Amino acid sequence: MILIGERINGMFTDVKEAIAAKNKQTIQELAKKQTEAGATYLDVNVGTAAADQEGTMQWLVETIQETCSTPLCLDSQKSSVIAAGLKVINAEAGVILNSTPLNKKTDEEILDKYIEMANQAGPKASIITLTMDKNGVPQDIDTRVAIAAEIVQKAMEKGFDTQRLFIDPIVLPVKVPNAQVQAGNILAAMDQIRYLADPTPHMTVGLSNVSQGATERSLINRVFLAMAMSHGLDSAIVDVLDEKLVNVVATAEMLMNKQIYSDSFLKAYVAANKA
Ligand code: THG
Repeated sequence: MILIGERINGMFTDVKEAIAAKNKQTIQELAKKQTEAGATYLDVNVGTAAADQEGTMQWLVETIQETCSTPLCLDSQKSSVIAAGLKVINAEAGVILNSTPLNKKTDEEILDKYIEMANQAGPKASIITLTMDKNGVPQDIDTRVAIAAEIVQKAMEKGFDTQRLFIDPIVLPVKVPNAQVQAGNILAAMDQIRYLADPTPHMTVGLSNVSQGATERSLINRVFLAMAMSHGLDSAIVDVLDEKLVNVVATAEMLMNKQIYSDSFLKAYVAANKA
C-alpha cells in the first residue's frame, strides 16, 4: 500500500499557524513523525489562508527537505502552485502531482499539461487524476469509469506509463445529504477501473474526506479503507499517525495474501515500510 501522509495541510490549525509564523519546527516534526509511522509520500497542501500560495508551497517543500528525504505529493488545485513546488523539489526518489481532472471548461488540455510537468520532473514523477471533467464530479458509477477510461487512454497516447498514474474516484463525506450511496459507487467504479490497463493504474483516495463532519471518524476511515483495499485500492492519502489505521492496512494486506502471515505481522509491516 502506498500511504500518503495527509497532515502537512494548511487545513489543519497547527500547520496553518506554522505557515503564518514561518515556524519550520512544526512542519519538520510532522514530516519526521509521518515518515516514522510508515508514510511512503508526504502530502503538501498550503491550504487557503496563505496569500502567496506559490511561495508557501516552495517554503514547505524546502522546509521538509531540510530534514527528511521522503518523497512529496504536491497537493493543489492550481497548476501554478504545483509548478512552483517542482522548481525547488528534489524529485529523484519520486514526486506526485496531486491533482488534475481530465479536462476543465476553461482548459480542455489540463491533463496534457500535467503529463508534461511530470515528464519534466523526472522518470519517477506520477500524477493523481480525479475522475472529474468539465461537467464536474460524477455521482454515478458509469461516468466515473468512463472518465477513468479517457484518462488512461490519454496517458497511453502520450506514452505516459500507466504505473505513473493514480486514479482518484473522489470520496465525498458520507454525512452529506444524499452522498451516502457514493461510498458504494466508488467501490463499484474501482472494480472496473482496475482492469482498464495492464499494468493497472494505481488507485488512490483522500480517505479522511469520507468521515468529514461525522462522529466516529477514525472508525469510518478504517473500515472504508479495508473495504476499498479489497476492491483494488493500492494507495491512499491518510492520517498515518493513526496507528490503528496503519494496522488495518497491514491486516488487510495480510488477509489478501500480499504480506506473509507471521505472528508479528503488524510489526513486520511497519518495519518493512521503513526500510
Ligand atoms: N483527493 C486527492 N487529494 C486530496 C483529497 C482527495 N487532498 C486533500 C484531501 N482530499 C485529503 N486530505 C485531507 C486532510 C484532512 C482532512 C480531510 C482530508 C480533514 N481535516 C479536518 C476536517 O476537515 O475536519 C481538519 C481537522 C483540524 O482542523 O484539525 O478531515 O480527496 N487527490
